[in-house]
Amino acid sequence: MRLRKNVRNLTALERKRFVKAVLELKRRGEYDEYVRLHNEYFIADGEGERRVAHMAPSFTPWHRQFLLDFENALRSVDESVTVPYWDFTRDRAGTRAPWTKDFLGGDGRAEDWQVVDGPFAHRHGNWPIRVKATDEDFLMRRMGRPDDPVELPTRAETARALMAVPFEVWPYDSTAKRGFRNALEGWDGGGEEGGFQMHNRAHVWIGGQMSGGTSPNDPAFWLLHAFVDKLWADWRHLNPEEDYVPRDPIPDWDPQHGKVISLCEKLPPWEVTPADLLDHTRFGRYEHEQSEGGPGVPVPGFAGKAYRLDFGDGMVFENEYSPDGFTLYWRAVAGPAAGDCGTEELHVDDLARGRYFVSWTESGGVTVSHVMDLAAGEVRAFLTFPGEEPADREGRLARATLTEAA
Ligand SMILES: [Cu+2]
Repeated sequence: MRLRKNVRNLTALERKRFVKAVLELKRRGEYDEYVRLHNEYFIADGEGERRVAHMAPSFTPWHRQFLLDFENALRSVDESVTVPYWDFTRDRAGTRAPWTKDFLGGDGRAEDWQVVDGPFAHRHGNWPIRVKATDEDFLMRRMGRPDDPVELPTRAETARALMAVPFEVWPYDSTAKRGFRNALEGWDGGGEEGGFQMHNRAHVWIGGQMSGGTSPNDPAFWLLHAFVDKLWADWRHLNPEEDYVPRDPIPDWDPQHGKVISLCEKLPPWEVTPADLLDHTRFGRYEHEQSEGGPGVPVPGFAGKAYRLDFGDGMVFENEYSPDGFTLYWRAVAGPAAGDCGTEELHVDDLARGRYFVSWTESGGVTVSHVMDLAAGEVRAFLTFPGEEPADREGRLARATLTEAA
Protein backbone atom coordinates (compact mmCIF):
# COMPACT_ATOMS: atom_id res chain seq x y z
CA MET A 1 0.00 0.00 0.00
CA ARG A 2 1.50 3.31 -0.98
CA LEU A 3 1.98 5.98 1.66
CA ARG A 4 2.02 9.67 0.86
CA LYS A 5 4.13 11.41 3.44
CA ASN A 6 4.16 14.94 4.68
CA VAL A 7 6.99 16.53 2.69
CA ARG A 8 8.64 17.76 5.88
CA ASN A 9 9.16 14.13 6.90
CA LEU A 10 10.89 12.92 3.73
CA THR A 11 14.43 11.68 4.18
CA ALA A 12 17.22 13.16 2.04
CA LEU A 13 17.20 9.96 0.00
CA GLU A 14 13.42 10.12 -0.55
CA ARG A 15 13.72 13.71 -1.74
CA LYS A 16 16.47 12.69 -4.12
CA ARG A 17 14.50 9.78 -5.60
CA PHE A 18 11.37 11.88 -6.08
CA VAL A 19 13.30 14.63 -7.90
CA LYS A 20 15.11 12.07 -10.04
CA ALA A 21 11.86 10.40 -11.10
CA VAL A 22 10.24 13.75 -11.95
CA LEU A 23 13.23 14.80 -14.05
CA GLU A 24 13.19 11.45 -15.85
CA LEU A 25 9.50 11.90 -16.83
CA LYS A 26 10.38 15.37 -18.08
CA ARG A 27 13.30 14.01 -20.10
CA ARG A 28 11.05 11.40 -21.70
CA GLY A 29 8.50 14.05 -22.68
CA GLU A 30 5.82 12.40 -20.55
CA TYR A 31 5.74 15.15 -17.96
CA ASP A 32 4.51 17.79 -20.38
CA GLU A 33 1.53 15.61 -21.29
CA TYR A 34 0.23 16.17 -17.75
CA VAL A 35 0.61 19.92 -18.14
CA ARG A 36 -1.22 19.77 -21.47
CA LEU A 37 -4.06 17.68 -20.06
CA HIS A 38 -4.59 19.96 -17.06
CA ASN A 39 -4.62 23.01 -19.29
CA GLU A 40 -7.11 21.37 -21.66
CA TYR A 41 -9.49 20.70 -18.75
CA PHE A 42 -9.17 24.20 -17.34
CA ILE A 43 -12.73 25.20 -18.23
CA ALA A 44 -14.53 27.94 -16.31
CA ASP A 45 -18.21 28.54 -15.50
CA GLY A 46 -18.65 31.22 -18.11
CA GLU A 47 -17.66 29.00 -21.02
CA GLY A 48 -20.97 27.14 -20.94
CA GLU A 49 -19.30 23.78 -21.48
CA ARG A 50 -19.14 20.68 -19.37
CA ARG A 51 -16.92 21.37 -16.36
CA VAL A 52 -14.93 18.40 -15.18
CA ALA A 53 -11.74 19.40 -13.40
CA HIS A 54 -12.51 22.85 -11.98
CA MET A 55 -15.51 24.85 -10.75
CA ALA A 56 -17.43 21.61 -10.44
CA PRO A 57 -18.07 18.83 -7.92
CA SER A 58 -15.70 16.54 -9.82
CA PHE A 59 -12.82 18.87 -8.91
CA THR A 60 -11.85 16.41 -6.17
CA PRO A 61 -12.18 13.05 -8.02
CA TRP A 62 -10.69 14.48 -11.24
CA HIS A 63 -7.58 15.68 -9.45
CA ARG A 64 -7.41 12.42 -7.46
CA GLN A 65 -7.22 10.40 -10.69
CA PHE A 66 -4.82 12.93 -12.23
CA LEU A 67 -2.54 12.61 -9.22
CA LEU A 68 -2.74 8.82 -9.29
CA ASP A 69 -1.83 8.71 -12.99
CA PHE A 70 1.14 10.95 -12.39
CA GLU A 71 2.23 8.99 -9.35
CA ASN A 72 1.97 5.75 -11.31
CA ALA A 73 4.20 7.28 -13.97
CA LEU A 74 6.74 8.25 -11.30
CA ARG A 75 6.58 4.72 -9.94
CA SER A 76 7.28 3.29 -13.38
CA VAL A 77 10.62 5.06 -13.05
CA ASP A 78 11.20 4.27 -9.38
CA GLU A 79 8.65 2.14 -7.58
CA SER A 80 9.63 3.48 -4.17
CA VAL A 81 8.38 6.98 -5.02
CA THR A 82 5.05 8.48 -3.95
CA VAL A 83 3.90 12.10 -4.12
CA PRO A 84 4.40 13.80 -0.76
CA TYR A 85 1.96 16.43 0.41
CA TRP A 86 2.62 20.02 1.39
CA ASP A 87 0.61 21.05 4.43
CA PHE A 88 0.47 24.78 3.74
CA THR A 89 -1.16 25.37 7.13
CA ARG A 90 2.10 24.37 8.83
CA ASP A 91 4.92 24.92 6.36
CA ARG A 92 4.33 28.56 5.53
CA ALA A 93 7.83 29.84 4.81
CA GLY A 94 9.19 29.88 1.26
CA THR A 95 12.63 28.96 2.57
CA ARG A 96 11.91 25.62 4.24
CA ALA A 97 10.32 22.34 3.05
CA PRO A 98 9.29 21.84 0.29
CA TRP A 99 11.20 24.85 -1.10
CA THR A 100 14.74 23.71 -0.35
CA LYS A 101 17.63 23.52 -2.82
CA ASP A 102 17.59 19.73 -2.76
CA PHE A 103 13.88 19.56 -3.53
CA LEU A 104 11.60 22.05 -5.29
CA GLY A 105 13.95 25.04 -5.05
CA GLY A 106 12.84 28.39 -3.75
CA ASP A 107 11.11 31.60 -4.76
CA GLY A 108 11.67 33.27 -8.12
CA ARG A 109 14.04 36.23 -8.32
CA ALA A 110 12.52 39.69 -8.21
CA GLU A 111 13.30 40.88 -11.76
CA ASP A 112 11.74 38.10 -13.81
CA TRP A 113 10.34 35.66 -11.17
CA GLN A 114 12.76 33.01 -12.42
CA VAL A 115 13.47 30.15 -10.04
CA VAL A 116 17.26 30.07 -9.84
CA ASP A 117 18.01 27.36 -7.31
CA GLY A 118 17.16 23.71 -6.98
CA PRO A 119 16.82 20.98 -9.64
CA PHE A 120 14.06 22.78 -11.58
CA ALA A 121 16.00 26.00 -12.11
CA HIS A 122 16.25 26.78 -15.80
CA ARG A 123 20.03 27.21 -15.78
CA HIS A 124 20.52 23.50 -15.07
CA GLY A 125 18.84 22.76 -18.40
CA ASN A 126 16.56 19.98 -17.13
CA TRP A 127 13.35 21.93 -16.83
CA PRO A 128 12.40 23.82 -19.99
CA ILE A 129 8.80 25.06 -19.92
CA ARG A 130 7.19 23.77 -23.14
CA VAL A 131 3.45 24.01 -22.52
CA LYS A 132 3.27 27.74 -22.06
CA ALA A 133 0.74 30.41 -21.21
CA THR A 134 3.39 33.15 -21.49
CA ASP A 135 6.64 33.51 -23.43
CA GLU A 136 8.99 32.53 -20.64
CA ASP A 137 10.55 29.10 -20.95
CA PHE A 138 11.75 29.07 -17.32
CA LEU A 139 9.93 28.10 -14.15
CA MET A 140 8.61 31.14 -12.29
CA ARG A 141 7.40 31.75 -8.75
CA ARG A 142 6.39 34.89 -6.91
CA MET A 143 5.70 33.71 -3.40
CA GLY A 144 3.21 35.72 -1.40
CA ARG A 145 2.65 38.10 -4.37
CA PRO A 146 4.66 40.95 -2.79
CA ASP A 147 3.07 43.75 -4.83
CA ASP A 148 -0.39 42.73 -3.55
CA PRO A 149 0.33 40.38 -0.65
CA VAL A 150 -1.64 37.20 -0.07
CA GLU A 151 -1.26 34.75 2.79
CA LEU A 152 -1.48 31.00 2.65
CA PRO A 153 -4.73 29.60 4.04
CA THR A 154 -4.52 29.20 7.81
CA ARG A 155 -5.30 26.16 9.91
CA ALA A 156 -8.45 27.86 11.12
CA GLU A 157 -9.63 28.46 7.54
CA THR A 158 -8.77 24.88 6.66
CA ALA A 159 -10.61 23.53 9.69
CA ARG A 160 -13.63 25.57 8.64
CA ALA A 161 -13.54 24.11 5.13
CA LEU A 162 -13.30 20.61 6.61
CA MET A 163 -16.54 21.18 8.48
CA ALA A 164 -18.43 22.50 5.43
CA VAL A 165 -21.43 20.39 4.45
CA PRO A 166 -22.91 19.13 2.25
CA PHE A 167 -20.30 18.14 -0.33
CA GLU A 168 -21.79 20.38 -3.00
CA VAL A 169 -24.81 22.60 -3.67
CA TRP A 170 -26.52 23.86 -6.82
CA PRO A 171 -25.44 25.36 -9.21
CA TYR A 172 -22.32 23.20 -8.69
CA ASP A 173 -19.96 25.88 -9.94
CA SER A 174 -17.74 28.66 -8.62
CA THR A 175 -20.77 30.53 -7.29
CA ALA A 176 -22.05 27.67 -5.09
CA LYS A 177 -22.71 29.39 -1.78
CA ARG A 178 -22.06 26.46 0.51
CA GLY A 179 -20.53 23.05 0.42
CA PHE A 180 -17.15 21.44 0.93
CA ARG A 181 -16.03 21.33 -2.70
CA ASN A 182 -16.25 25.07 -3.27
CA ALA A 183 -14.79 25.80 0.18
CA LEU A 184 -11.85 23.54 -0.69
CA GLU A 185 -11.38 24.67 -4.28
CA GLY A 186 -11.71 28.18 -2.96
CA TRP A 187 -14.09 30.19 -5.15
CA ASP A 188 -16.40 30.94 -2.23
CA GLY A 189 -16.13 33.65 0.35
CA GLY A 190 -16.59 37.36 -0.15
CA GLY A 191 -14.04 40.00 0.70
CA GLU A 192 -11.08 41.18 -1.30
CA GLU A 193 -9.72 37.73 -2.00
CA GLY A 194 -13.25 36.48 -2.68
CA GLY A 195 -12.36 34.02 -5.41
CA PHE A 196 -9.09 33.00 -3.89
CA GLN A 197 -9.52 30.90 -0.79
CA MET A 198 -7.93 27.60 0.23
CA HIS A 199 -6.62 25.66 -2.82
CA ASN A 200 -6.91 28.67 -5.14
CA ARG A 201 -5.07 30.93 -2.72
CA ALA A 202 -2.23 28.42 -2.35
CA HIS A 203 -1.85 28.52 -6.17
CA VAL A 204 -1.86 32.32 -6.11
CA TRP A 205 0.59 32.42 -3.21
CA ILE A 206 3.16 30.40 -5.17
CA GLY A 207 2.56 32.48 -8.30
CA GLY A 208 4.27 32.16 -11.69
CA GLN A 209 3.00 29.19 -13.71
CA MET A 210 1.05 28.03 -10.63
CA SER A 211 -1.49 30.81 -11.03
CA GLY A 212 -2.90 29.50 -14.34
CA GLY A 213 -4.01 26.50 -16.37
CA THR A 214 -0.47 25.29 -16.98
CA SER A 215 0.17 25.05 -13.23
CA PRO A 216 1.57 21.48 -13.35
CA ASN A 217 4.67 23.05 -14.96
CA ASP A 218 5.65 23.64 -11.35
CA PRO A 219 6.21 20.30 -9.58
CA ALA A 220 4.77 22.04 -6.49
CA PHE A 221 1.40 21.38 -8.17
CA TRP A 222 1.54 17.71 -7.17
CA LEU A 223 2.39 18.43 -3.55
CA LEU A 224 -0.38 21.00 -3.25
CA HIS A 225 -2.88 18.63 -4.83
CA ALA A 226 -1.76 15.74 -2.63
CA PHE A 227 -2.69 17.93 0.34
CA VAL A 228 -6.00 18.90 -1.27
CA ASP A 229 -6.65 15.20 -1.83
CA LYS A 230 -5.79 14.42 1.80
CA LEU A 231 -8.22 17.12 2.93
CA TRP A 232 -10.95 15.40 0.91
CA ALA A 233 -10.11 12.13 2.68
CA ASP A 234 -10.14 13.93 6.04
CA TRP A 235 -13.46 15.57 5.22
CA ARG A 236 -15.05 12.21 4.44
CA HIS A 237 -13.85 10.89 7.77
CA LEU A 238 -15.11 13.92 9.70
CA ASN A 239 -18.47 13.95 7.92
CA PRO A 240 -19.40 10.29 7.54
CA GLU A 241 -23.04 11.12 6.77
CA GLU A 242 -22.11 13.16 3.72
CA ASP A 243 -20.83 12.21 0.31
CA TYR A 244 -20.48 13.16 -3.33
CA VAL A 245 -23.16 15.39 -4.86
CA PRO A 246 -24.92 15.16 -7.30
CA ARG A 247 -25.77 11.49 -6.84
CA ASP A 248 -27.99 11.36 -9.91
CA PRO A 249 -27.55 12.83 -13.38
CA ILE A 250 -28.77 16.44 -13.62
CA PRO A 251 -32.28 16.48 -15.15
CA ASP A 252 -32.67 18.13 -18.55
CA TRP A 253 -34.76 21.06 -17.24
CA ASP A 254 -31.85 22.16 -15.03
CA PRO A 255 -29.51 24.72 -16.67
CA GLN A 256 -26.62 22.67 -15.28
CA HIS A 257 -27.72 19.64 -17.33
CA GLY A 258 -24.79 18.27 -19.32
CA LYS A 259 -22.27 20.46 -17.49
CA VAL A 260 -21.70 18.50 -14.30
CA ILE A 261 -20.50 14.93 -13.66
CA SER A 262 -22.74 13.02 -11.25
CA LEU A 263 -21.66 10.12 -9.04
CA CYS A 264 -21.76 7.31 -11.58
CA GLU A 265 -20.95 9.17 -14.79
CA LYS A 266 -17.57 8.78 -16.43
CA LEU A 267 -14.93 11.35 -15.65
CA PRO A 268 -13.16 12.22 -18.90
CA PRO A 269 -10.57 11.53 -20.16
CA TRP A 270 -10.77 8.36 -18.09
CA GLU A 271 -13.16 5.44 -17.81
CA VAL A 272 -13.56 5.90 -14.05
CA THR A 273 -16.47 7.56 -12.24
CA PRO A 274 -16.46 9.70 -9.07
CA ALA A 275 -17.96 6.67 -7.29
CA ASP A 276 -14.83 4.66 -8.12
CA LEU A 277 -12.65 7.32 -6.54
CA LEU A 278 -14.41 8.15 -3.28
CA ASP A 279 -12.42 5.80 -1.09
CA HIS A 280 -8.76 6.81 -1.22
CA THR A 281 -7.69 3.73 0.78
CA ARG A 282 -8.17 1.69 -2.40
CA PHE A 283 -5.02 3.39 -3.70
CA GLY A 284 -3.03 4.26 -0.63
CA ARG A 285 -3.07 6.38 2.44
CA TYR A 286 -1.68 9.57 3.88
CA GLU A 287 0.56 10.13 6.81
CA HIS A 288 -1.40 11.76 9.65
CA GLU A 289 -4.91 11.17 8.45
CA GLN A 290 -7.75 12.47 10.57
CA SER A 291 -8.98 8.87 10.73
CA GLU A 292 -5.81 8.06 12.70
CA GLY A 293 -6.20 11.06 14.95
CA GLY A 294 -3.10 12.50 13.32
CA PRO A 295 -2.16 16.15 13.65
CA GLY A 296 -3.53 17.05 10.25
CA VAL A 297 -5.78 20.05 10.45
CA PRO A 298 -8.01 19.38 13.42
CA VAL A 299 -10.92 21.55 14.33
CA PRO A 300 -10.15 23.69 17.37
CA GLY A 301 -9.97 21.71 20.61
CA PHE A 302 -12.90 23.57 22.13
CA ALA A 303 -15.23 22.85 19.19
CA GLY A 304 -18.49 21.22 20.21
CA LYS A 305 -17.75 21.71 23.90
CA ALA A 306 -19.15 23.81 26.71
CA TYR A 307 -17.13 25.65 29.37
CA ARG A 308 -17.69 27.65 32.51
CA LEU A 309 -15.63 30.85 32.65
CA ASP A 310 -15.17 32.26 36.14
CA PHE A 311 -13.52 35.67 36.21
CA GLY A 312 -13.08 35.54 39.98
CA ASP A 313 -14.79 38.89 40.50
CA GLY A 314 -18.33 37.56 40.58
CA MET A 315 -18.68 37.35 36.77
CA VAL A 316 -19.38 33.86 35.48
CA PHE A 317 -20.22 32.83 31.93
CA GLU A 318 -21.27 29.60 30.30
CA ASN A 319 -19.79 29.36 26.81
CA GLU A 320 -20.73 26.73 24.29
CA TYR A 321 -18.97 26.32 20.94
CA SER A 322 -20.46 24.96 17.71
CA PRO A 323 -19.12 21.67 16.25
CA ASP A 324 -16.85 23.56 13.83
CA GLY A 325 -15.63 25.88 16.60
CA PHE A 326 -16.58 29.08 14.80
CA THR A 327 -19.75 30.04 16.65
CA LEU A 328 -20.05 30.83 20.35
CA TYR A 329 -23.27 30.69 22.35
CA TRP A 330 -22.68 32.52 25.66
CA ARG A 331 -24.77 33.11 28.72
CA ALA A 332 -23.89 35.24 31.75
CA VAL A 333 -24.88 33.25 34.82
CA ALA A 334 -23.55 35.60 37.54
CA GLY A 335 -22.36 39.19 37.78
CA PRO A 336 -23.83 42.46 36.47
CA ALA A 337 -24.79 40.91 33.09
CA ALA A 338 -26.47 37.84 34.62
CA GLY A 339 -29.24 36.56 32.41
CA ASP A 340 -27.84 38.05 29.18
CA CYS A 341 -26.90 35.76 26.34
CA GLY A 342 -25.69 36.00 22.76
CA THR A 343 -24.46 34.21 19.66
CA GLU A 344 -21.14 35.33 18.21
CA GLU A 345 -19.22 34.54 15.01
CA LEU A 346 -15.64 33.90 16.02
CA HIS A 347 -12.24 34.54 14.53
CA VAL A 348 -10.07 31.61 15.52
CA ASP A 349 -6.40 30.86 15.13
CA ASP A 350 -4.25 28.36 16.93
CA LEU A 351 -1.13 29.45 18.78
CA ALA A 352 0.24 26.10 19.92
CA ARG A 353 -1.11 22.71 20.86
CA GLY A 354 -4.28 23.34 22.89
CA ARG A 355 -3.88 27.12 22.86
CA TYR A 356 -6.13 29.28 20.75
CA PHE A 357 -6.65 32.91 19.97
CA VAL A 358 -10.38 33.61 19.72
CA SER A 359 -11.93 36.97 19.07
CA TRP A 360 -15.30 38.51 18.30
CA THR A 361 -17.26 41.74 18.20
CA GLU A 362 -20.63 41.91 19.91
CA SER A 363 -23.60 43.77 18.46
CA GLY A 364 -23.45 46.24 21.38
CA GLY A 365 -19.93 47.23 20.32
CA VAL A 366 -18.00 45.25 22.92
CA THR A 367 -14.96 43.51 21.46
CA VAL A 368 -13.55 40.41 23.12
CA SER A 369 -10.25 38.63 22.53
CA HIS A 370 -9.48 35.42 24.35
CA VAL A 371 -6.31 33.43 24.59
CA MET A 372 -7.67 30.04 25.61
CA ASP A 373 -5.31 27.53 27.18
CA LEU A 374 -7.31 24.33 27.30
CA ALA A 375 -4.67 22.32 29.18
CA ALA A 376 -4.06 24.96 31.86
CA GLY A 377 -7.79 25.70 32.13
CA GLU A 378 -7.24 29.40 31.75
CA VAL A 379 -8.46 32.25 29.61
CA ARG A 380 -6.71 35.59 29.28
CA ALA A 381 -9.09 38.12 27.93
CA PHE A 382 -8.89 41.61 26.53
CA LEU A 383 -12.17 43.45 26.21
CA THR A 384 -13.00 46.89 24.91
CA PHE A 385 -16.21 48.77 25.69
CA PRO A 386 -17.68 51.61 23.64
CA GLY A 387 -18.06 54.99 25.35
CA GLU A 388 -20.13 58.07 24.53
CA GLU A 389 -17.62 59.17 21.90
CA PRO A 390 -15.58 56.83 19.68
CA ALA A 391 -12.47 58.10 21.46
CA ASP A 392 -13.89 57.05 24.83
CA ARG A 393 -13.52 53.33 24.15
CA GLU A 394 -12.11 51.62 27.22
CA GLY A 395 -10.00 48.50 27.39
CA ARG A 396 -9.64 45.98 30.15
CA LEU A 397 -7.51 42.89 30.71
CA ALA A 398 -9.00 39.98 32.63
CA ARG A 399 -8.32 36.38 33.50
CA ALA A 400 -10.75 33.58 34.01
CA THR A 401 -10.57 29.94 34.95
CA LEU A 402 -11.91 27.66 32.28
CA THR A 403 -13.69 24.49 33.30
CA GLU A 404 -15.17 22.11 30.78
CA ALA A 405 -18.82 21.46 31.53
CA ALA A 406 -19.81 17.84 31.95
CU1 LIG B 1 -4.95 23.18 -8.22
